[in-house]
Amino acid sequence: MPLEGPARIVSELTSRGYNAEREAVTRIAAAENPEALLERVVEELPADALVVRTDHVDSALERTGPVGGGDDDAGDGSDDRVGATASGGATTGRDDGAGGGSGEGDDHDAGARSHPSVSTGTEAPTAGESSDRSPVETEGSGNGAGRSVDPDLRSLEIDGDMTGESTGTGAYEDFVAVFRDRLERLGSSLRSRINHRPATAIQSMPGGSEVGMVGLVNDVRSTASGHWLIELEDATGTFPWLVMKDREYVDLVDELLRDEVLAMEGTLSDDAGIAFVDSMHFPDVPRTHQPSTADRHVQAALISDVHVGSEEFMADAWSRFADWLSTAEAQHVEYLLIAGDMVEGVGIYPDQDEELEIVDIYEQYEAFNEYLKEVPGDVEIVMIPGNHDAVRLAEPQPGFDEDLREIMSAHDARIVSNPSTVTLEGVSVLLYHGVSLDEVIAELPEEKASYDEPHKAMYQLLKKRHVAPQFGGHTRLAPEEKDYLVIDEVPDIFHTGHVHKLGFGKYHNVLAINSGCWQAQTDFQKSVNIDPDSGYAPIVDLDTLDVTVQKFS
Ligand code: D5M
Ligand code: ZN
Ligand code: FE
Repeated sequence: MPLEGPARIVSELTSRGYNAEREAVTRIAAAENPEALLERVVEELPADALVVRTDHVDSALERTGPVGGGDDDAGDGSDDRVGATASGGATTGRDDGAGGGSGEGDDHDAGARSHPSVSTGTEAPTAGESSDRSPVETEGSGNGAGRSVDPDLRSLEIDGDMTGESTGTGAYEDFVAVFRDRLERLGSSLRSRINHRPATAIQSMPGGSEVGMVGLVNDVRSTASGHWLIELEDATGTFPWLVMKDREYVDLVDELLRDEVLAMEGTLSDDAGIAFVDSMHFPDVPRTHQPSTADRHVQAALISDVHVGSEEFMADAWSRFADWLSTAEAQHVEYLLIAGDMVEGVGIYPDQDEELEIVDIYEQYEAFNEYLKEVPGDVEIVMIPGNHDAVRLAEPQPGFDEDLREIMSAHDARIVSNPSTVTLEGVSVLLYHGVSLDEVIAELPEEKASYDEPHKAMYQLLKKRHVAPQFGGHTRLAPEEKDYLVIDEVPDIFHTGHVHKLGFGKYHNVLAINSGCWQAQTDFQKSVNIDPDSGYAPIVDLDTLDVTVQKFS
């Protein structure tokens, strides 16, 4: 793909999501090997850069010396990713700059983007085309002509799969038990951070006392004078906390969801009937969190919401994806994680039957199984159910029953509950379908969570350390003896679907990815202005946690 001139350079950069200063383009064009220089510049761009500037080009030239003709590698480090990037304009995650900012002052969004530029699967090299990596051919079980993999290098562990472990009966006591477990587990780290007291103890303290409490959010109300009243509940009782409208913490009030776990510190009023909030603490992910990475260059494709059986299922895009997986370019994609909604299901939404291509649920799974067969046999598949699947709707959702496993057995996929954690060569991935995202997006202000930036809604779940905090709304909860929806261990990657929008970014170094869908816009979605991101496959490098997006639609 020679870069013949400035126009070509501009279009190459645009295809990767960057604008460029005119002088920067001129300098790249004047280099002896513009193609290699462009690769180097892009590689060295700061994560939050939106525009390729002249100084980026200069520093790429300075740091590594002039780019010689012919030798297209950067010389130092010989990063494998250069190959992947060069082959199709795939981009690594960077800030798309909601609001066009430089990303300063908010590291939550470092690496975030909602509309990544993508490479097109249809342009992917065909099987057998040369790759600039030279993998060792093995006797692996690969069936893709261009793939060569060594299954012995893999490791895959599952945690938190509650399939077959369900004990709840839905009785009142079960709900009490599950909330108690939530408060116990999420509260333990908060209790070590503040000087806390049970609600009943606070109720008997004198006015003016300094107090702290860890509890579930029971209620959030605004007062007549514009302050906020938050009722916290623990195992002993409840206590009201007042956030004054002029305190800095007032910005956090609009993030609160009922039933999330929180710690507050403050001062009791003179009559000791209420506490004025001085500080608020969330279970959260430590800012210093260091994710684990794989020891070798290996990738995982993170997809969701296939919706086989729907008239809008994009069979052609799926087949292009499967064909691409069979190419040499995709040979490092050794894992495929599917975050729910394998099929369209029946009776999920009103009038859904008018858009069904396959009306029988078992036949939908049979068809899905046929599509799975297109995926190279050496790709390890892990999947969880979603709200369209034929398992109970209430969360946690156990993995598919024996009949459905039998139907979907062609690819020997691992079927686990929603949510579950799968650890791939040391990299833990929390898989959750994402029904609670609708609620987070509905409750929070646009800039904190929206369909266009679904990863920001995911940040909130990470901050609350719970995949579906709010009970009694959209998200249904099946009470079990423990709360399987608590995020006990900080994952390295958090993968959801459901909202049919592609978006990813990093929150305290955790990569959050919502992976879009394989279903074109339905009539219902049209009526409510949901514009789905269909036919994309985000690919994660497990050795670096960089993301590239392949487009097949
Ligand atoms: O959900 C896909 C997205 O569309 C998700 O954000 C919910 C929303 N959706 C789709 N259909 C409906 C109806 N009928 N009511 C409310 N929200 C809806 P999925 O679960 O994949 O259909
Ligand atoms: Zn869906
Ligand atoms: Fe869904």
